[in-house]
Amino acid sequence: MSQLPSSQLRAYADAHPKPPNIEYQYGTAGFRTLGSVLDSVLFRVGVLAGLRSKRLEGRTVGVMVTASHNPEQDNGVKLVDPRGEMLEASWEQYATFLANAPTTDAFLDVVDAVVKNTKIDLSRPARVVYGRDTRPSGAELVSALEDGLKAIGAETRNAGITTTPILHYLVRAINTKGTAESYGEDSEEGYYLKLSGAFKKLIAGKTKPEPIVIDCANGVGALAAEKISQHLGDSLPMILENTATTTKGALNYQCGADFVKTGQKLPPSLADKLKPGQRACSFDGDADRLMYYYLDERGHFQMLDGDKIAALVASFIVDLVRLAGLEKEVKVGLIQTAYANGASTKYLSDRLPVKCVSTGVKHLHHAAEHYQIGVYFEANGHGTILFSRETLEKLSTHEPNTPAQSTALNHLVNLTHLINQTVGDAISDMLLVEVVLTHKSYSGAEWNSLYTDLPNRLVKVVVADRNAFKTEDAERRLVSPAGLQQKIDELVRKFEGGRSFVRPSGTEDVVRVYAEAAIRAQADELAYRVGGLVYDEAGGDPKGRPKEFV
Ligand code: 16G
Ligand code: MG
Repeated sequence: MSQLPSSQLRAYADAHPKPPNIEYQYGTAGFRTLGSVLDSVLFRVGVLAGLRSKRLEGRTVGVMVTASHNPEQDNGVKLVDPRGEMLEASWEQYATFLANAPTTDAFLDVVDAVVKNTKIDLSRPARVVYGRDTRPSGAELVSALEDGLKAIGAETRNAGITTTPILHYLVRAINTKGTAESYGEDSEEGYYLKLSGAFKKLIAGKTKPEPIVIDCANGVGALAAEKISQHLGDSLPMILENTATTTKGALNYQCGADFVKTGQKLPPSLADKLKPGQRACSFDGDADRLMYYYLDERGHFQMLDGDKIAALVASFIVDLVRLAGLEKEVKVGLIQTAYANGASTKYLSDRLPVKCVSTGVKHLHHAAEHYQIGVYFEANGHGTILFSRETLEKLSTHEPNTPAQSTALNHLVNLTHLINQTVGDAISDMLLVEVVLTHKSYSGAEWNSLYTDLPNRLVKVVVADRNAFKTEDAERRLVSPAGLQQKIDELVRKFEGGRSFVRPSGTEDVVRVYAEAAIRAQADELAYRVGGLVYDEAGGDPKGRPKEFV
């Protein structure tokens, strides 16, 4: 093909018309809204994925159909670039333009413009691998996507129902197949073999972990956990809960990582199952986020969130690098967002360089690439560890001087296989946490005592126009509306250990307020009062006056 197959594109596009009066946006997590209004979007994303692959000389790109932790009736779609990373930011606008073209003619014009703008050589092949989570709307949306892929003439591979991180893994494995940088066998089985093999090596000779309870959010993580559990056998006994992937309405309902983090509480379904001290964790609906928790001896819920995971694993990596005799050559850095608990930032800053960036995986991921080993975690439980190319090479060629150095080096090499470096991965991250807990013989309580979280509170405020809120300094300060930041500063000064920031959400039509302070009542009051300021300054919706804490 040296020209666009216009009549073919037209015929398919006519079968997937855009509904009027809906404005779509490719945001932080791709397109995401009610599954029932996404047919035209999926078709068009299929075409765009084909174009993206052609632009990258036929390297395989990925498409994942999921709405993660959102309610079951929502769905969404995002593109994955050839190294398994999220779509290059400059292409997000093309996705948005394509999705919003009102008619088939307008759509064809945008396709044409994308080809010209990005200088696509249409004679190149297009290769796309795609998967979806367990949502009921998934099957029909995938068939719309397949029409888009057919219309642009892409070679396709259907990865079926799978987790977001496995789809990212597949993309990288396909593109590195047979090269020195091979990421693993390009199949789901290859993923399980790679992770379980590394895990077994890392805990060899150690005391076997007690069973871990896993809340699978009634989502696709249940299927993947079941499969990896078969590979892990008794090296990590798992008790899988919330595995009802075909029960209508069950997905993410009163369970899952987001439920746990925002409510700071146990999924009710685990209430009479968890014994004090027993380790438990929750995945989200597409298994790329992870929350740990346990009940203390008084039966109180104790949460170990993304910040606590970062504290545990970053310290472990720093120690291993030192033990391997590599601390001069391999710099480890940590990336957080403004939502990171102040106590975690303080704890970690004493151990390694810590950088704060804007919310959203792409910002964290890119910042982490600047280190030899870059650890990133959002407080919400999404994160991973990146090893630069030169670090991987160094680890494989470095000559240890002592048996202790050799052991540490081996552990680091095995960690590079255990960790899914393409994107945050609940299963891979859980195995990583289990390795560290096993090595350190930590219980949940010992892990939790690394530092004590400052009490914090999140409030949503519904305002007339959230786009009126502009931030700087990694979202920690407002530049507009003018004058509001000064008022927030004055207020914060009155609270001991107070910190607060305001940012527009990238996924919901609200403004978010975060506050922390030395004691619980003060954190709540600060959040409430900053929320009130936001409301008063921004012509808040009468229904949106902050009263509900989420
Ligand atoms: C999306 C982001 C997540 C971020 C969250 C913030 C990805 C894949 N996911 O879920 O990183 O924490 O949005 O949501 O980038 P908010 O903008 O509504 O606060
Ligand atoms: Mg998710």
